[in-house]
Amino acid sequence: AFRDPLGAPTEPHASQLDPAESAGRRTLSSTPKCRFALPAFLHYDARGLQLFEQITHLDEYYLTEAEANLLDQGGAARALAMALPEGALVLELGCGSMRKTAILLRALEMAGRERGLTRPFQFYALDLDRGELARSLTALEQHPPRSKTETEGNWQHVTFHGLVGTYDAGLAWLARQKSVSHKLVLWLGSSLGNLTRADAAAMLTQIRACGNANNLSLVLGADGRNHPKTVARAYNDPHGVSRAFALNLLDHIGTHLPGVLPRDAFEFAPVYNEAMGRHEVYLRATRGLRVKSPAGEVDVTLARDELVHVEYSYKWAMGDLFELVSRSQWPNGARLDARRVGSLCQVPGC
Ligand code: AVI
Repeated sequence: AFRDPLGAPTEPHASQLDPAESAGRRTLSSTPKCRFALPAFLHYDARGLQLFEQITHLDEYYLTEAEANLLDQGGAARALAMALPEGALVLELGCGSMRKTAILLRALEMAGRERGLTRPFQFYALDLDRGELARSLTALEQHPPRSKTETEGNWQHVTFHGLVGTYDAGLAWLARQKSVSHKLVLWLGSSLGNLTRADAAAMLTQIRACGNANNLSLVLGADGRNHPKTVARAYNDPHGVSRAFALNLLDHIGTHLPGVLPRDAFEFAPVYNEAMGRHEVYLRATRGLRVKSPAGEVDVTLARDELVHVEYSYKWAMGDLFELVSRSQWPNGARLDARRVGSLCQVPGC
Protein backbone atom coordinates (compact mmCIF):
# COMPACT_ATOMS: atom_id res chain seq x y z
CA ALA A 1 0.00 0.00 0.00
CA PHE A 2 2.99 2.33 0.04
CA ARG A 3 3.73 4.67 -2.77
CA ASP A 4 6.74 6.89 -2.97
CA PRO A 5 7.81 9.52 -3.43
CA LEU A 6 4.77 11.49 -2.38
CA GLY A 7 3.52 14.57 -4.11
CA ALA A 8 4.83 16.86 -6.77
CA PRO A 9 8.14 18.56 -6.01
CA THR A 10 6.49 21.88 -6.88
CA GLU A 11 4.68 21.84 -3.55
CA PRO A 12 6.10 23.82 -0.65
CA HIS A 13 8.40 21.70 1.45
CA ALA A 14 9.36 23.19 4.76
CA SER A 15 9.51 20.77 7.62
CA GLN A 16 9.10 22.56 10.88
CA LEU A 17 7.78 21.77 14.26
CA ASP A 18 5.41 24.28 15.70
CA PRO A 19 7.42 26.35 18.21
CA ALA A 20 4.34 26.51 20.42
CA GLU A 21 4.18 22.74 20.66
CA SER A 22 3.70 21.25 24.05
CA ALA A 23 4.87 17.82 25.11
CA GLY A 24 2.74 15.07 23.64
CA ARG A 25 0.90 17.42 21.27
CA ARG A 26 3.25 18.21 18.46
CA THR A 27 1.95 19.87 15.35
CA LEU A 28 3.48 20.91 12.06
CA SER A 29 3.47 24.45 10.81
CA SER A 30 3.65 23.83 7.06
CA THR A 31 3.81 21.06 4.47
CA PRO A 32 6.76 18.91 5.44
CA LYS A 33 9.05 16.73 3.38
CA CYS A 34 7.58 13.30 3.19
CA ARG A 35 8.60 10.21 1.26
CA PHE A 36 5.67 7.93 1.98
CA ALA A 37 1.92 7.94 1.87
CA LEU A 38 -0.85 5.56 2.78
CA PRO A 39 -4.18 5.79 0.95
CA ALA A 40 -6.87 7.60 2.91
CA PHE A 41 -9.47 4.88 2.41
CA LEU A 42 -7.55 2.81 4.96
CA HIS A 43 -9.08 5.01 7.66
CA TYR A 44 -12.47 3.49 7.04
CA ASP A 45 -12.73 0.09 8.68
CA ALA A 46 -15.67 -0.36 11.07
CA ARG A 47 -13.80 1.38 13.93
CA GLY A 48 -12.69 4.20 11.63
CA LEU A 49 -16.26 4.76 10.47
CA GLN A 50 -17.39 4.92 14.10
CA LEU A 51 -14.65 7.40 14.99
CA PHE A 52 -15.48 9.52 11.97
CA GLU A 53 -19.11 9.49 13.05
CA GLN A 54 -17.98 10.78 16.47
CA ILE A 55 -16.02 13.53 14.73
CA THR A 56 -19.15 14.65 12.90
CA HIS A 57 -20.83 15.26 16.28
CA LEU A 58 -18.04 17.49 17.58
CA ASP A 59 -18.66 21.23 17.74
CA GLU A 60 -15.18 21.79 16.34
CA TYR A 61 -15.97 19.80 13.17
CA TYR A 62 -18.32 22.42 11.72
CA LEU A 63 -18.80 20.73 8.31
CA THR A 64 -21.59 18.29 9.15
CA GLU A 65 -23.90 20.74 10.83
CA ALA A 66 -23.36 23.34 8.12
CA GLU A 67 -24.35 20.86 5.45
CA ALA A 68 -27.33 19.54 7.40
CA ASN A 69 -28.55 23.11 7.85
CA LEU A 70 -28.33 23.77 4.14
CA LEU A 71 -30.33 20.68 3.36
CA ASP A 72 -32.89 21.24 6.07
CA GLN A 73 -33.42 24.88 7.02
CA GLY A 74 -31.88 26.04 3.75
CA GLY A 75 -34.65 24.16 1.95
CA ALA A 76 -32.35 22.32 -0.47
CA ALA A 77 -33.75 18.88 0.42
CA ARG A 78 -37.35 19.89 -0.18
CA ALA A 79 -36.50 21.71 -3.42
CA LEU A 80 -34.75 18.61 -4.71
CA ALA A 81 -37.53 16.28 -3.59
CA MET A 82 -40.18 18.34 -5.32
CA ALA A 83 -38.18 18.41 -8.56
CA LEU A 84 -36.92 14.84 -8.81
CA PRO A 85 -38.83 12.60 -11.26
CA GLU A 86 -40.64 9.69 -9.61
CA GLY A 87 -38.83 6.37 -9.68
CA ALA A 88 -35.48 8.18 -9.65
CA LEU A 89 -32.44 6.31 -8.43
CA VAL A 90 -30.50 8.10 -5.70
CA LEU A 91 -26.95 6.86 -5.10
CA GLU A 92 -24.96 8.16 -2.16
CA LEU A 93 -21.19 7.76 -2.47
CA GLY A 94 -19.49 6.98 0.85
CA CYS A 95 -22.72 7.24 2.79
CA GLY A 96 -21.41 6.82 6.37
CA SER A 97 -24.13 7.11 8.99
CA MET A 98 -26.47 8.96 6.60
CA ARG A 99 -27.52 11.53 9.18
CA LYS A 100 -27.71 14.25 6.53
CA THR A 101 -29.01 11.92 3.85
CA ALA A 102 -31.93 11.19 6.16
CA ILE A 103 -33.00 14.81 5.71
CA LEU A 104 -33.22 14.33 1.96
CA LEU A 105 -34.85 10.90 2.18
CA ARG A 106 -37.53 12.21 4.52
CA ALA A 107 -38.11 15.09 2.13
CA LEU A 108 -38.45 12.58 -0.72
CA GLU A 109 -40.98 10.57 1.27
CA MET A 110 -43.03 13.66 2.11
CA ALA A 111 -42.82 14.92 -1.48
CA GLY A 112 -43.94 11.51 -2.73
CA ARG A 113 -47.05 11.80 -0.56
CA GLU A 114 -47.68 15.42 -1.47
CA ARG A 115 -47.20 14.83 -5.17
CA GLY A 116 -49.21 11.61 -5.13
CA LEU A 117 -46.42 9.69 -6.84
CA THR A 118 -46.89 6.04 -7.70
CA ARG A 119 -43.28 4.92 -8.29
CA PRO A 120 -40.95 5.04 -5.28
CA PHE A 121 -37.54 6.69 -5.27
CA GLN A 122 -34.83 4.02 -5.04
CA PHE A 123 -32.11 4.89 -2.59
CA TYR A 124 -28.76 3.09 -2.85
CA ALA A 125 -26.17 3.66 -0.12
CA LEU A 126 -22.56 2.86 -1.04
CA ASP A 127 -19.83 2.34 1.54
CA LEU A 128 -16.88 0.12 2.33
CA ASP A 129 -17.90 -1.76 5.46
CA ARG A 130 -20.81 -4.15 5.13
CA GLY A 131 -21.62 -4.29 8.87
CA GLU A 132 -21.66 -0.52 9.36
CA LEU A 133 -23.68 -0.05 6.18
CA ALA A 134 -26.30 -2.61 7.26
CA ARG A 135 -26.55 -0.99 10.70
CA SER A 136 -26.96 2.53 9.31
CA LEU A 137 -29.50 1.48 6.70
CA THR A 138 -31.57 -0.45 9.22
CA ALA A 139 -31.59 2.51 11.62
CA LEU A 140 -32.69 4.81 8.84
CA GLU A 141 -35.46 2.49 7.68
CA GLN A 142 -36.78 2.32 11.22
CA HIS A 143 -37.34 6.06 11.34
CA PRO A 144 -39.71 7.09 8.57
CA PRO A 145 -41.18 10.58 8.71
CA ARG A 146 -44.59 10.88 10.33
CA SER A 147 -47.37 13.21 9.36
CA LYS A 148 -49.25 14.99 12.16
CA THR A 149 -52.06 12.43 12.12
CA GLU A 150 -49.84 9.32 12.13
CA THR A 151 -48.59 7.60 15.25
CA GLU A 152 -46.28 5.39 13.24
CA GLY A 153 -45.03 6.35 9.82
CA ASN A 154 -43.80 4.10 7.10
CA TRP A 155 -41.76 4.53 3.97
CA GLN A 156 -44.05 4.35 0.97
CA HIS A 157 -42.07 6.41 -1.49
CA VAL A 158 -38.47 5.38 -0.81
CA THR A 159 -36.91 1.92 -1.08
CA PHE A 160 -33.54 1.16 0.56
CA HIS A 161 -30.57 -0.76 -0.79
CA GLY A 162 -26.94 -1.13 0.27
CA LEU A 163 -23.93 -1.38 -2.02
CA VAL A 164 -20.58 -2.44 -0.58
CA GLY A 165 -17.57 -1.24 -2.52
CA THR A 166 -15.37 1.57 -3.73
CA TYR A 167 -16.46 4.70 -5.60
CA ASP A 168 -15.17 3.14 -8.82
CA ALA A 169 -17.26 0.01 -8.36
CA GLY A 170 -20.32 2.04 -7.39
CA LEU A 171 -20.05 4.33 -10.39
CA ALA A 172 -19.48 1.43 -12.78
CA TRP A 173 -22.67 -0.08 -11.39
CA LEU A 174 -24.53 3.23 -11.77
CA ALA A 175 -23.45 3.58 -15.39
CA ARG A 176 -25.05 0.17 -16.09
CA GLN A 177 -28.47 1.23 -14.71
CA LYS A 178 -30.24 2.05 -17.94
CA SER A 179 -33.93 1.84 -17.14
CA VAL A 180 -34.36 4.49 -14.48
CA SER A 181 -36.13 7.80 -14.95
CA HIS A 182 -33.31 9.78 -13.38
CA LYS A 183 -30.04 9.30 -11.50
CA LEU A 184 -29.18 11.54 -8.58
CA VAL A 185 -25.68 11.18 -7.15
CA LEU A 186 -25.10 12.45 -3.62
CA TRP A 187 -21.52 13.18 -2.72
CA LEU A 188 -21.78 14.91 0.60
CA GLY A 189 -19.71 15.66 3.66
CA SER A 190 -16.82 17.23 1.76
CA SER A 191 -15.60 13.79 0.70
CA LEU A 192 -14.47 15.50 -2.46
CA GLY A 193 -11.89 17.17 -0.24
CA ASN A 194 -10.08 13.91 0.36
CA LEU A 195 -9.02 13.85 -3.30
CA THR A 196 -6.36 16.05 -4.85
CA ARG A 197 -7.78 18.76 -7.08
CA ALA A 198 -6.83 16.76 -10.18
CA ASP A 199 -8.42 13.58 -8.83
CA ALA A 200 -11.54 15.52 -7.86
CA ALA A 201 -11.88 16.67 -11.48
CA ALA A 202 -11.41 13.10 -12.70
CA MET A 203 -14.03 11.89 -10.25
CA LEU A 204 -16.58 14.47 -11.40
CA THR A 205 -15.89 13.43 -14.98
CA GLN A 206 -16.45 9.81 -13.99
CA ILE A 207 -19.75 10.69 -12.31
CA ARG A 208 -20.79 12.69 -15.37
CA ALA A 209 -20.19 9.62 -17.56
CA CYS A 210 -22.82 7.65 -15.60
CA GLY A 211 -25.68 9.39 -17.36
CA ASN A 212 -26.54 11.99 -19.92
CA ALA A 213 -27.50 15.63 -19.94
CA ASN A 214 -31.14 14.81 -19.20
CA ASN A 215 -31.02 12.06 -16.65
CA LEU A 216 -28.23 12.83 -14.22
CA SER A 217 -27.90 15.24 -11.30
CA LEU A 218 -25.30 15.69 -8.63
CA VAL A 219 -25.46 17.16 -5.16
CA LEU A 220 -21.99 17.96 -4.01
CA GLY A 221 -20.94 19.05 -0.52
CA ALA A 222 -17.63 20.88 -0.38
CA ASP A 223 -16.01 22.81 2.42
CA GLY A 224 -15.01 26.42 1.77
CA ARG A 225 -11.68 28.00 2.58
CA ASN A 226 -12.46 28.90 6.13
CA HIS A 227 -10.20 30.56 8.67
CA PRO A 228 -7.04 28.49 9.21
CA LYS A 229 -7.63 28.28 12.95
CA THR A 230 -11.18 27.05 12.42
CA VAL A 231 -9.98 24.36 10.03
CA ALA A 232 -7.07 23.35 12.27
CA ARG A 233 -9.43 22.94 15.26
CA ALA A 234 -11.84 20.86 13.20
CA TYR A 235 -9.06 18.38 12.39
CA ASN A 236 -7.26 18.38 15.74
CA ASP A 237 -9.98 18.55 18.34
CA PRO A 238 -9.13 18.83 22.04
CA HIS A 239 -11.07 15.61 22.77
CA GLY A 240 -8.56 13.56 20.78
CA VAL A 241 -11.09 11.97 18.43
CA SER A 242 -9.32 13.21 15.28
CA ARG A 243 -6.09 11.80 16.65
CA ALA A 244 -7.71 8.43 17.38
CA PHE A 245 -9.22 8.42 13.88
CA ALA A 246 -5.82 9.00 12.28
CA LEU A 247 -4.02 6.40 14.40
CA ASN A 248 -6.78 3.86 13.85
CA LEU A 249 -5.48 3.54 10.31
CA LEU A 250 -2.46 1.74 11.79
CA ASP A 251 -4.70 -0.64 13.73
CA HIS A 252 -6.62 -1.33 10.54
CA ILE A 253 -3.41 -2.17 8.70
CA GLY A 254 -2.36 -4.25 11.70
CA THR A 255 -5.38 -6.54 11.33
CA HIS A 256 -4.05 -7.51 7.88
CA LEU A 257 -0.31 -7.10 8.45
CA PRO A 258 0.34 -7.55 12.18
CA GLY A 259 3.37 -5.67 13.48
CA VAL A 260 4.32 -4.05 10.16
CA LEU A 261 3.34 -0.51 11.24
CA PRO A 262 3.02 -0.66 15.04
CA ARG A 263 0.74 2.01 16.47
CA ASP A 264 3.10 2.82 19.31
CA ALA A 265 5.79 3.82 16.81
CA PHE A 266 3.78 6.78 15.47
CA GLU A 267 2.16 9.98 16.59
CA PHE A 268 -0.47 12.22 15.05
CA ALA A 269 0.91 15.20 13.10
CA PRO A 270 -1.73 17.44 11.49
CA VAL A 271 -1.14 20.72 9.63
CA TYR A 272 -3.35 23.19 7.79
CA ASN A 273 -1.57 24.32 4.65
CA GLU A 274 -3.19 27.64 3.90
CA ALA A 275 -1.29 28.25 0.68
CA MET A 276 -2.56 25.00 -0.81
CA GLY A 277 -6.00 25.29 0.80
CA ARG A 278 -5.83 21.86 2.34
CA HIS A 279 -5.55 20.20 5.70
CA GLU A 280 -2.85 17.52 5.81
CA VAL A 281 -2.45 14.67 8.24
CA TYR A 282 0.80 12.79 8.78
CA LEU A 283 1.88 10.07 11.16
CA ARG A 284 5.31 10.76 12.59
CA ALA A 285 7.66 7.92 13.49
CA THR A 286 8.60 8.24 17.15
CA ARG A 287 11.63 6.00 16.58
CA GLY A 288 13.56 4.65 13.64
CA LEU A 289 11.94 1.51 12.24
CA ARG A 290 12.14 -0.90 9.38
CA VAL A 291 8.83 -1.46 7.62
CA LYS A 292 8.80 -4.79 5.90
CA SER A 293 5.74 -6.54 4.54
CA PRO A 294 5.59 -10.35 4.93
CA ALA A 295 5.94 -10.95 1.19
CA GLY A 296 8.82 -8.45 1.02
CA GLU A 297 7.32 -6.15 -1.62
CA VAL A 298 7.72 -3.27 0.85
CA ASP A 299 11.00 -2.98 2.70
CA VAL A 300 11.85 0.54 3.79
CA THR A 301 13.48 2.22 6.73
CA LEU A 302 11.82 5.15 8.43
CA ALA A 303 14.01 7.50 10.40
CA ARG A 304 12.91 8.84 13.76
CA ASP A 305 10.60 11.86 13.13
CA GLU A 306 10.02 10.80 9.55
CA LEU A 307 6.47 11.42 8.34
CA VAL A 308 3.96 9.24 6.53
CA HIS A 309 1.18 11.13 4.80
CA VAL A 310 -2.32 9.73 5.45
CA GLU A 311 -4.91 12.35 4.49
CA TYR A 312 -5.63 15.53 2.59
CA SER A 313 -8.80 17.51 3.18
CA TYR A 314 -8.95 20.10 0.41
CA LYS A 315 -10.96 23.26 0.87
CA TRP A 316 -12.65 24.86 -2.10
CA ALA A 317 -13.18 28.52 -2.91
CA MET A 318 -16.49 28.95 -4.73
CA GLY A 319 -14.80 30.14 -7.94
CA ASP A 320 -12.54 27.09 -8.00
CA LEU A 321 -15.54 24.83 -7.49
CA PHE A 322 -17.31 26.39 -10.48
CA GLU A 323 -14.21 25.90 -12.56
CA LEU A 324 -13.88 22.31 -11.39
CA VAL A 325 -17.41 21.47 -12.46
CA SER A 326 -17.09 23.05 -15.86
CA ARG A 327 -13.67 21.43 -16.42
CA SER A 328 -15.09 18.04 -15.54
CA GLN A 329 -17.05 17.69 -18.75
CA TRP A 330 -20.40 18.60 -17.40
CA PRO A 331 -21.78 20.08 -20.63
CA ASN A 332 -20.56 23.42 -21.90
CA GLY A 333 -22.73 26.17 -20.60
CA ALA A 334 -23.92 23.84 -17.87
CA ARG A 335 -26.64 25.35 -15.76
CA LEU A 336 -24.69 25.43 -12.53
CA ASP A 337 -27.31 26.27 -9.97
CA ALA A 338 -25.04 26.91 -7.03
CA ARG A 339 -26.71 27.90 -3.84
CA ARG A 340 -24.11 30.11 -2.33
CA VAL A 341 -25.47 29.55 1.14
CA GLY A 342 -22.33 28.34 2.83
CA SER A 343 -20.83 25.27 1.31
CA LEU A 344 -23.51 23.30 -0.51
CA CYS A 345 -23.43 23.35 -4.26
CA GLN A 346 -26.31 21.77 -6.10
CA VAL A 347 -25.64 20.82 -9.69
CA PRO A 348 -28.85 19.81 -11.42
CA GLY A 349 -29.03 17.83 -14.65
CA CYS A 350 -27.67 20.03 -17.36
C1 AVI B 1 -14.61 12.08 5.24
N1 AVI B 1 -13.87 13.32 5.10
C2 AVI B 1 -14.60 14.24 4.26
C3 AVI B 1 -13.41 13.91 6.36
C4 AVI B 1 -12.67 15.24 6.09
O1 AVI B 1 -13.14 16.26 6.57
O2 AVI B 1 -11.69 15.22 5.37
C5 AVI B 1 -12.50 12.95 7.09
C6 AVI B 1 -11.90 13.52 8.33
N2 AVI B 1 -10.65 13.43 8.64
C7 AVI B 1 -10.42 14.00 9.79
N3 AVI B 1 -11.57 14.51 10.23
C8 AVI B 1 -12.50 14.21 9.34
